[in-house]
Amino acid sequence: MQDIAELEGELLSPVAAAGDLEALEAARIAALGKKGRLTLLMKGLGALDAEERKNVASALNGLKDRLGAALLDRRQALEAVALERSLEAERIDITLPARPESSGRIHPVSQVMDEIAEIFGAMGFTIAEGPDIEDDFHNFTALNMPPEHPARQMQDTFYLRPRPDGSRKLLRTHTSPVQIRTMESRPPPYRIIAPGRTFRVDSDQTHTPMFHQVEGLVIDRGIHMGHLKGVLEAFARAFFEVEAVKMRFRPSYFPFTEPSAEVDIGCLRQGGELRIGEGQDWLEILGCGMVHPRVLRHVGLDPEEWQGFAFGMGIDRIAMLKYGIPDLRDFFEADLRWLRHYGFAAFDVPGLSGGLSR
Ligand code: 2NL
Repeated sequence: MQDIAELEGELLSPVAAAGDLEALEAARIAALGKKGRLTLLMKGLGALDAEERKNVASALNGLKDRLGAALLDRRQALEAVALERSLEAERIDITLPARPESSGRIHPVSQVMDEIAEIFGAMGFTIAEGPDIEDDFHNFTALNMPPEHPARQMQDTFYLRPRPDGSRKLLRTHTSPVQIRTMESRPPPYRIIAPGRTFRVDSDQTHTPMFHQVEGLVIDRGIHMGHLKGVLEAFARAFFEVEAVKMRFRPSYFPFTEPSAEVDIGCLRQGGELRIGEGQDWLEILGCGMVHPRVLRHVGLDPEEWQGFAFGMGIDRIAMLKYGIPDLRDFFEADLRWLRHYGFAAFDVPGLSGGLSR
């Protein structure tokens, strides 16, 4: 009978040396498999006499226990290594697009457009879009500006080359045609905003030939100026982030609304600073009015049944106001130093909880 201590060394050393789970299994089978050395020794116990059988059996059982413990230990160690390896190999760096060194910025116009969408979205408005290149009907005629109407000269228009039939396409001078197209495409009620690029032949300190506008339109039964005031007040409060915003509606004229008004908000200018919402000065922020009955008829709506209000404002201008940007022309220079200074981080997504700009 072989010395137990010697046998233990021979059985345990391949366990300790096993570099993977296969080698460990081979070591287990060599000792404890059907024809394993320990198994055979235990099978041979019956041939011994009673006294010797007791001693050898107890020694073999002790060895079997230690071997089992060593196998389990080694198995756990090898499994931990295998798991570590597969985690390392299958790793996905989900933080990749968010590298801290990323230097792209959101343009103030995009930021303000997102803010406006957020505010009106919360009031149940959806966003409508349409083409930059328009025809005369959608940009002018449908808006109560027939060919001989003097208001057409109020806006200098970029025209495309005339077509064989003499008609000319144009670059939209406002986003109103988007609302006209929406009303043509589906039945009322409507609650939409139309943000986008607009174009006029105009270029000086405060005007660029391309600029951004957002218009809003609400059409339903029984809509009146109280609704208009309520919506615009809620907008000004949320946008300028002041609880009680001072506001005034001045009578005005637009061909597409009747009555029409321009809206000012109170402000305070002191020491080069501009405080919005309070004070003795006024800042014009938008134009608005009740949709003209002729506009409704142009899109096939009966003004006796459907009424509504509309408004329009310059996005570039209110972005300058809100974020203290002095010169409009810098908006479209694509100057990276300007964008780094006035731009917004990609994660400054406007949300209404806790104030737009937090
Ligand atoms: C301004 C004033 C305004 C509208 C735009 C509109 C659109 C339709 C019907 C009636 Cl489809 N009105 N839009 C109404 C009043 C004012 O814009 O100062 N914009 C920068």
